[in-house]
Amino acid sequence: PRKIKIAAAQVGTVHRTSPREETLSRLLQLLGDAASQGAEVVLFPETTFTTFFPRYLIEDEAELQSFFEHGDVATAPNTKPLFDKARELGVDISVGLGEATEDGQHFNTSIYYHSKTGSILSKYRKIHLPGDFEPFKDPNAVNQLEKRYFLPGNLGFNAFRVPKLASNSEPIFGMMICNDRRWPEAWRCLGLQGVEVVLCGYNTAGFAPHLWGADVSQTPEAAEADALFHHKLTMQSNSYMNATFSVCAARCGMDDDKYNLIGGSCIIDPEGKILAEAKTKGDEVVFAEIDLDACRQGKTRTFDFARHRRVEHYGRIVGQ
Ligand code: CDT
Repeated sequence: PRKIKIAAAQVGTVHRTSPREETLSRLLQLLGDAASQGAEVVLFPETTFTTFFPRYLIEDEAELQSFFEHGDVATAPNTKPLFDKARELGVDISVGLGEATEDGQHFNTSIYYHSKTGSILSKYRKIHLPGDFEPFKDPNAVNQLEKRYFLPGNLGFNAFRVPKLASNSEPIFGMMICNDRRWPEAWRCLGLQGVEVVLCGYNTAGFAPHLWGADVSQTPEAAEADALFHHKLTMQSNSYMNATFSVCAARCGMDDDKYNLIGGSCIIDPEGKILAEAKTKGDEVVFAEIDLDACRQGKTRTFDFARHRRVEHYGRIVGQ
């Protein structure tokens, strides 16, 4: 067996004005809790260190920049304590962040931090940016201005091996961010590299009819149930179709007493079944021990890509 103890650190309400130190102390608590359960890898949500700022039209440049991380996250004062603690505990972490590059570009990014070497083993920049550049005209609509604040990721979907996990068998991980999980192409790019664990942090609005193109008269409860259903549907089906485990971590709860985000952080096996799932919509560790050998059934039988795919008929997918 190739076992790993893995956790999703779900993070509850964070307001637009929540002090960073307060949010950071909650992240440290979650990391400590996960480590005490034996976790070797912990996934944190999309834009872990702040509220989900793309819902606001932010015209003040200083405020906007305050939601981004500038420089090396592992050593920048705002974020360093999380990486120091990961190193001290010997727990790898995958963390989402608003990335501002030295030359002024902005990406919605996720990194995998390898605690044994104190290095960033892999970086992913979100490719499928949902929402709009301009806010909706309706002042009550929930916006998702990711196309305004981020460039589409430019690093591709790269699976990577993690040394010194699962009895040194170097499991194959991949990262995606929130909306990416709705795109089978994202999963297939990782699946084709033999991915065994997909990590996906997210911020998903529970009630945003303008954004989803849904009936505005739908109740908030019904809308949230739909959003949760589609979240699990995409995670479970794509895990199954690529014979991979997946872990997803939510930023969730009611931000600014107005913006509801779904919970539903979970750990899914290669058969598409949920192994562990959040019980709350607040700060919570979701934990499971997984055996990567369980990927073999799918990878060698039903989803043995080399034997069963018929790529000569897939040209349309890549615009050929
Ligand atoms: N953060 C993020 O990507 N959220 C989107 C909202 C839906 S946009 C129609 C998501 O896919 O969950």
